[in-house]
Amino acid sequence: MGEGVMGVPVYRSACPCNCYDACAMLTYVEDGRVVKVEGDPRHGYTRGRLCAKGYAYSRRVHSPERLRHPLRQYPRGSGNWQRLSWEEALELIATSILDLKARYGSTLPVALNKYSGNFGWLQNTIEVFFDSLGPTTRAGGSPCWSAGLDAFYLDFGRVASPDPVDLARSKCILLWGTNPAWTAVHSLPFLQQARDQGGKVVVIDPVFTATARWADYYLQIKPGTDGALALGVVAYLWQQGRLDEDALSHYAAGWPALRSYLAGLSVDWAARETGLEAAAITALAEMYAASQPAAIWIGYGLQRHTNGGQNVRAINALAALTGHLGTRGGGVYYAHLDTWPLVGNGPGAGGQAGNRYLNMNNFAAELLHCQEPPVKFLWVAGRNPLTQEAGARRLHQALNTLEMIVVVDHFLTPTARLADIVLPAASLFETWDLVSSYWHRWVAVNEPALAPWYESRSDLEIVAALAAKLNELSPGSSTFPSHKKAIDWLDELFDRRMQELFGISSWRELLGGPRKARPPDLPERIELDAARAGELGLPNLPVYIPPPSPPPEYPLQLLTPHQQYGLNSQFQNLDWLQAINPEPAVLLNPVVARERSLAEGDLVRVFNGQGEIIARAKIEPGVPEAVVVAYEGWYGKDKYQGKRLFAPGDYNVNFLTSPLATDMGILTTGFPGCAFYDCFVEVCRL
Ligand SMILES: Nc1nc2c(c(=O)[nH]1)N[C@H]1C(S)=C(S)[C@@H](COP(=O)(O)OP(=O)(O)OC[C@H]3O[C@@H](n4cnc5c(=O)[nH]c(N)nc54)[C@H](O)[C@@H]3O)O[C@H]1N2
Ligand SMILES: Nc1nc2c(c(=O)[nH]1)N[C@H]1C(S)=C(S)[C@@H](COP(=O)(O)OP(=O)(O)OC[C@H]3O[C@@H](n4cnc5c(=O)[nH]c(N)nc54)[C@H](O)[C@@H]3O)O[C@H]1N2
Ligand code: SF4
Ligand SMILES: [Mo]
Repeated sequence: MGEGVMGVPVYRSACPCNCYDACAMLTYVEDGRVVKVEGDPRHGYTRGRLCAKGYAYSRRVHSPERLRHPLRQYPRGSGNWQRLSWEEALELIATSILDLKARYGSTLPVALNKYSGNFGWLQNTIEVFFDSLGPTTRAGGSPCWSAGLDAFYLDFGRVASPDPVDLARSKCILLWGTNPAWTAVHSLPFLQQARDQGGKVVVIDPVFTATARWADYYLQIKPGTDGALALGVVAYLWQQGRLDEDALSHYAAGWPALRSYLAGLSVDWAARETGLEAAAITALAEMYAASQPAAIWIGYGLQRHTNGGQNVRAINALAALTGHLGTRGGGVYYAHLDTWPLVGNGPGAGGQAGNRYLNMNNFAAELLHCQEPPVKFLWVAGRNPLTQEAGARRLHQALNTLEMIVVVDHFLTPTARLADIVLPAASLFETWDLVSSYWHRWVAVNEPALAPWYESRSDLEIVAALAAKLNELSPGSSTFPSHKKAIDWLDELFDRRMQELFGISSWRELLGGPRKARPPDLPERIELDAARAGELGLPNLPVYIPPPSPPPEYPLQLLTPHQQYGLNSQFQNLDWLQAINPEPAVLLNPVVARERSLAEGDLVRVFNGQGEIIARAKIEPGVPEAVVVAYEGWYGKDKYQGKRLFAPGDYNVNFLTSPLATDMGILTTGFPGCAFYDCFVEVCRL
């Protein structure tokens, strides 16, 4: 804690909610309330600024809608909520776990579904608790980045990314399927620095995004065809004798095999596949090959397709064969796992022997199908699957087969509304934690700035109390160290590897300000002919696999990318953000709108065989004719300004998606990713 202007205490906080930026924040507290949150200028990547969501934290922590006490809903789904004491809640939960264990002779009926609401290090103690019970069932995999992670693993043997500050040195940056003007705002100054020094920024995206508007060049590519663009560029440069000789002879294993495949490709072919002009493809090729250094940022959006991993591999091949790998300010940027602790379910962590993993991207179906023993108890923490899981409607049905559902959250989310017991989680302002990023290389401490909100408790305190309750009712049923405090856990998690990485002997030094890890160790060689891919039934080579075509009855491809004023399903419910983003929209090309007699502002129905949603039409020439866009995460409220419009259930993009697998993801996350964006719909007036 420090002291700000007029003696207002200032605390170090960190934003943990699965955003590229993982900002360090300074929190000002007066009379037990957060009066202001601002960026910590000592954080070298986020440098003293936050996004609109971050500035709205003061509304989140004291929101009148924030959960205050443990609640029980009886019967489930009735909306009949009763307040419970912690003692009563823990007793009900522990009894249910022990009863299932006795009935089935196993703890496998007990399941955990947790993901990215809070990516702070201590959240890993939730998995540690479940491991302490014996083998349990887990939602495994990731809804986010799996296909791309596997592509990197196949190509380079590991997942690595250069330090993104180096983007500022680049002469040419391809922002390929990423929208940092919304999703990674703190990268913009580094990209702008590159432009100020003569570098050019190209955006490759089916949608003319805020990032595209800002960039130097924009290529409106057909969704799922990025591999054709990358390979068309490689083929063109090869025909021109412009590939990097050194790379071909030393750093690109399998080049002869890929060369035979490239012989059949041309710029005209790539133009047909991608919908781009041939001249635009050659111009891109010329610029990228001639610039030194040249960087590619591969976004997560690009790989949420059935051929997403394969497309990422084609882009990696382009970077390698043009000699851009391993150059400072060049190379490929995706994600890294260097600064993550290796416990729990964190990226890169291994699971407990005997655990049963269900695919998080097809959780509803896997819950229904899993037998011997079936799942009967579900704990949901840092996760809102009813809003965020593809084919979300099926989740209702699957959850109704369970005997007990416990949701730990800050708000009564759509998922929490289906629970039997809801437990109020303490917020970051009430807890200790450490927060690192999968993008930049900084780590920041989060210290408690407030007493817990009403009866809320941190996830760690909740599982510790549950472990104690279980052992009280049935000694020996949990080996979780209930006495261990948050700071003791941090001492353990900030281990020797972390100390060396950050050059400090204890995490406590972060109380003086965030720290940066030493530079990454980057791969220089690529495996173009990956036998490991073949073993998984994938092509060895990064060849182009065309995306699925729309069925005649649903001719429009629905992209559901990430929104500006929410982070997945978080923040969009806060008053400040609802004021600027009060209603969900569906973005339609003018031709699509005209053909369906739709005008700006009309209420429209977006539908397919999976379900339907209601949204307001926004006519947007930047969206292609074959595509419609509706942002993910928005779930609304029962009432907005007295009107019952856009209640939960009216708008949830995942009522329209289905749990389609991406081509890759198994190697690094245990399951394929989710091809959220290979979704087809029709639109009409409500
Ligand atoms: N404001 C905000 N910030 C966030 C998040 C948020 O919800 N809101 N979420 C965080 C999380 S969890 C993640 S994973 C990241 C996501 O960060 P990004 O990857 O930047 O965002 P997405 O919205 O997933 O997709 C990026 C772009 O990919 C485009 N796209 C879709 N399909 C294709 C394709 O086939 N080819 C190409 N070239 N482009 C395609 C979309 O039109 C979109 O503009 O952002 C993080 N930051
Ligand atoms: N259609 C479509 N669906 C998508 C995507 C897409 O692009 N399109 N993107 C996918 C991606 S990339 C991701 S990462 C997932 C994200 O999906 P989720 O992991 O479900 O992420 P969030 O909605 O951010 O957070 C879930 C919940 O965590 C709660 N929470 C926050 N902090 C805490 C805490 O400290 N403790 C507890 N117990 N709870 C807390 C929040 O209040 C929120 O209700 O969604 C995926 N879903
Ligand atoms: S959401 Fe991202 S940019 Fe905004 S405050 Fe949090 S970490 Fe920073
Ligand atoms: Mo994500």
